[in-house]
Amino acid sequence: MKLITHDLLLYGILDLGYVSEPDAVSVTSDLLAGGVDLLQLRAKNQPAATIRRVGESLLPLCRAAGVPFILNDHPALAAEIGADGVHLGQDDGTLAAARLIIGPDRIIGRSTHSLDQARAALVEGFDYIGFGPLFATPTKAGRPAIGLQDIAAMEREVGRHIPAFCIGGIKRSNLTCVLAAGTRRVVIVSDLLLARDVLAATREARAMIQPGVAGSP
Ligand code: TZP
Ligand code: MG
Repeated sequence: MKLITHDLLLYGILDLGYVSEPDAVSVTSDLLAGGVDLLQLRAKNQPAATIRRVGESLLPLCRAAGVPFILNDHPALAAEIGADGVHLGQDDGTLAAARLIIGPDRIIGRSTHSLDQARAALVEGFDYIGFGPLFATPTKAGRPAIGLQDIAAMEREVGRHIPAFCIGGIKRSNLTCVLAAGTRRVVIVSDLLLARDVLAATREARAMIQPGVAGSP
């Protein structure tokens, strides 16, 4: 059974560009305790051995929290370590190719950078999408911002069928504007990972998205 549902609102990413390997477990624990609903490991330019080691250390935390663990970029490695899913960019191949590797019951998500790409990901059959970057962000340097203007249409056409997570430059300080543009699902990376108190920052973001529902203690 797939673990993807429309209840998922806050998507956290443990990005090894911001967090060193020795801190990965404690930061992930804080993201989970703060209330992320999905957790991705993003490890750009890291050797497979590192990704496997970190992935295997985070997976039990996610399982204990009941939160799906998604690996960025590497379907074969995701299958090998027993991840709940894999996240693919526009240049990371087709859904069908990844599905053959990872199997029918795992989650496969797609990054999209326009309304057309979001529509195409829905038609292709992805389980969820990322939509952005809404704002320019150092986490994905060089990728132009798409702004907020297509969020409402994207949610109407795509987000009512599969979860669609807005991403890119989203911070607690601009989250109110993002939510007002018509979404409830966001990925927040650097604003949480670089916070002095990751747990408090995650709880704060979570409370803004879903007032009245606190993260676990
Ligand atoms: N894909 C589109 S923007 C982005 C990714 C992985 C980075 C989001 O990170 P941040 O730090 O929340 O801007
Ligand atoms: Mg990728």
